[in-house]
Order: sequence, then C-alpha cells, then structure tokens
Amino acid sequence: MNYNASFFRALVAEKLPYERFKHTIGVEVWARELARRFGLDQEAACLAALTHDMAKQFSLEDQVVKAKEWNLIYYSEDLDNPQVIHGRLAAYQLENEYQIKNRDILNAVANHTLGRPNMSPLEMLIYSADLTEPGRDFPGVDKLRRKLYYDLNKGTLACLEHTVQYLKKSNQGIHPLTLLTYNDLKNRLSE
Ligand code: DGI
Ligand code: FE
Ligand code: FE
Repeated sequence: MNYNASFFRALVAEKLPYERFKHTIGVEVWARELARRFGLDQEAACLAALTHDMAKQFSLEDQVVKAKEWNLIYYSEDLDNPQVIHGRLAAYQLENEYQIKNRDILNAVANHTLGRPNMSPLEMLIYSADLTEPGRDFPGVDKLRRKLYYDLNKGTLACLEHTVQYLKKSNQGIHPLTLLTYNDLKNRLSE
C-alpha cells in the first residue's frame, strides 16, 4: 500500500464527519499554497494537512484512552481539555500504522494544536493553515491570512497572539505549550 496524499484523502473522506472533512480539505488547499509560496515540500504539506485531524474519527473518550495507552500525555493540563491531544494521536498512527517516517510531517501533525518551541517551517505552516483555512470565519481571520502569506514567521506569531487572546477572552485555560510556543516565537523574531 502506498500511503500517499490520495490514500489519506480517501481515508478522511470515509472516516471523518462531513464538516471535519471539509475543514481538512480547506487546510490541504491552503497549506499547499503556502508551501508553494515559501518553497517548502508541497507533498509533505498536503500529507500533514490531510492527516492532522484524522484522530477525530474517535470519540473524545477513546482519544483519552488511546493517549494513555500510547504514552502521549505529557502535561497534566492535557487532560483539562483533552481536545488538545488528537494531533499526537494522529502522528502516532501515521508512524506506527502507516509507516510514515518523515519526522517533520510527524511533528507538524503532532503539534498542530499547541505548537512547540523551535517549530520548523512546516510545523508553523500547518499550525497556521489549520487556524486560517478558507472555511474559517472569525473577526480578523483575513488579516491573519494576509500576514501569513507575506511572512510565515510573523504570520504564525500573529496566529498565536490571536489564540492566546481568544482563550483569555473566553476564560479558557492557556495550555503551557501554547505559552511556550508564543514566547519562543516572539523571542526568535525579535533577535
Ligand atoms: O482540531 P481543530 O478544531 O481544527 O483545531 P485545533 O486542533 O487547533 O484545536 C482543537 C481544540 O483545542 C480547540 O477547541 C481549541 C483548543 N485549544 C488549543 N489551544 C489551547 C486549547 N484549549 C485550551 N484550553 N488551551 C490551549 O492553549
Ligand atoms: Fe486539530
Ligand atoms: Fe484542524
């Protein structure tokens, strides 16, 4: 079996609810365009985009069970809002069930929700494309898209700023990795 973009496109079409599938295709299209723009591997970007939310085929309860079984709980805060762990589950599946060996793809999928310090260009691209794909609609999303298209680093920092502000406003706990990622990127860009 050739586990390429076509394979995963068909897999998520079958396994994910329609709205989630539509979001996934939106991330694929936008991630490919950004990869082209910044001279990154377009095939890798598509594969990461297509698979980033594939663990959402499992119920949240099952996600927690699998995350414990596969040793993918890294912070006690992961369990405060278990919505944040599905990327790690998908990366684990890609590596262990589908023999995907490209570490950058695995990292981009694993870290697409919270980021991590020292993200690679592909990791930043998937993190940001997830938030700003064509189907997303929230105040300021066009500004984020423009920033991103102009500059991947600054655009990603703007995406993190947006996320931190949004979580604060809606009184949700900010995960330590979100803060670490935000501070890391801010420091790297001011050097
Ligand atoms: O899977 P998606 O819906 O496409 O988007 P996502 O993977 O970026 O986010 C999944 C969920 O995680 C979403 O409900 C927002 C939430 N989230 C992201 N960062 C944080 C967070 N929740 C908390 N409490 N703290 C965070 O830092
Ligand atoms: Fe996600
Ligand atoms: Fe997503």
